[in-house]
Amino acid sequence: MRIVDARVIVTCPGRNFVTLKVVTDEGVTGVGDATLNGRELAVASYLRDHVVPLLIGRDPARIEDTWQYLYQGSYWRRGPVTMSAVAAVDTALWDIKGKVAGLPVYQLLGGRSREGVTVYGHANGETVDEVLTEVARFVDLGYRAVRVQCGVPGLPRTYGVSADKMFYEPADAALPTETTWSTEAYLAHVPGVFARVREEFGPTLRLLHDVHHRLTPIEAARLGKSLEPYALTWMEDPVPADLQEGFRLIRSHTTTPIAVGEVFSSIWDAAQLIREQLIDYVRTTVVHAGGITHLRRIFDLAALHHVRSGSHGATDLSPVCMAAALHLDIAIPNFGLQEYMRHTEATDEVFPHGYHYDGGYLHPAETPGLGVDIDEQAAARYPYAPAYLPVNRLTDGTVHPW
Ligand code: GCO
Ligand code: MG
Repeated sequence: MRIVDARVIVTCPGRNFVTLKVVTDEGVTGVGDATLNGRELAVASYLRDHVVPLLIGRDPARIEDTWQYLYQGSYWRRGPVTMSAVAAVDTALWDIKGKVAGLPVYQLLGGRSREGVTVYGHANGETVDEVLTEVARFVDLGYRAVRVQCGVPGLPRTYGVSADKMFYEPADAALPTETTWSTEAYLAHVPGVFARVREEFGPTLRLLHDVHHRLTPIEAARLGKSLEPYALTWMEDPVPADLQEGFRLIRSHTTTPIAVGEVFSSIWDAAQLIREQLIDYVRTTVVHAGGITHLRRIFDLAALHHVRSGSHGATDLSPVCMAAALHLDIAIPNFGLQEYMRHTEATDEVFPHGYHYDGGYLHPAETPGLGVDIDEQAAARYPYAPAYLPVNRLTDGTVHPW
């Protein structure tokens, strides 16, 4: 079998997605997600101009060799653009391998390690009362884990809080909107929010919170300590992770578990955090961390160091990424949690898929391959529309991580 074509499809059914569709001479096809929020066309060009020409004529069965060829062979390694492009090829080749074998991809990864993939949803509100209503909505839907984000009094707009509850989309404008941040106001407010949520929902609902890289290590240590009475499952991205040793300071002060890594693109971004056991969950996912092949490598390293998976699953990861992530989630020994933000109906129409939600779990499709596809005619009805993530400033105007 040989690869005869590879199409890069950019579509915007409510938000932008980049998808690679690999076609073989025997008519078997495979899909891979290549979406990089706010930088979509950079990956599309990397694929079209620099990767697709290298795929034509290759044997799609050689997944590892193709991965090494694209990673080592390019000389320029790592980085989100490169790794998202490599991920798309890798994911498409696993899809093809599954179809050729007549097996869902998780069977090729060692088979099922659990009955379902436990997911968490996003409950958010401007006020604590609104947050409680939203948490209740997820509990009613059967969720066992809920991420809680609340408006901060005094700040006009807070990350993670949106009007449209089920389809939160931070890339909201053709040029970046600007938001304002105050660490003091935030740290003063958050513990009280979790006190109310715990009081209302009892001790067993798993609660998570995303700090979105906004604190310094000592501030994060303070937050972690102040949240200890509410037994969070994780405190996410408490500080930017460029300085991995910074997590030692957080760790030495608090037992609140830490999840990091949605912006990581390779095992090297996470290696020190994992080896020194500075985190509890690694949030890398298929599309941004080199595909199924490389993500498996990260999770295997993590398994040796008591670190579990907690993959990113926001709306900017397409159903193709979600389908691939679920095959890994169901197979690996050290699965932790999977983020699940529902896509819009238009997105589901463009990406027909066989995975489904049931009582707090997602289940991968049982059909051969990944069990997801792209409807290219539907995709063509939604042309690319520029959209940026917001930029964040302190109240004095200083640019701050968002
Ligand atoms: C999450 C993330 C998202 C990101 C978004 C960026 O935990 O789901 O932090 O909210 O901001 O995916 O593209
Ligand atoms: Mg996050």
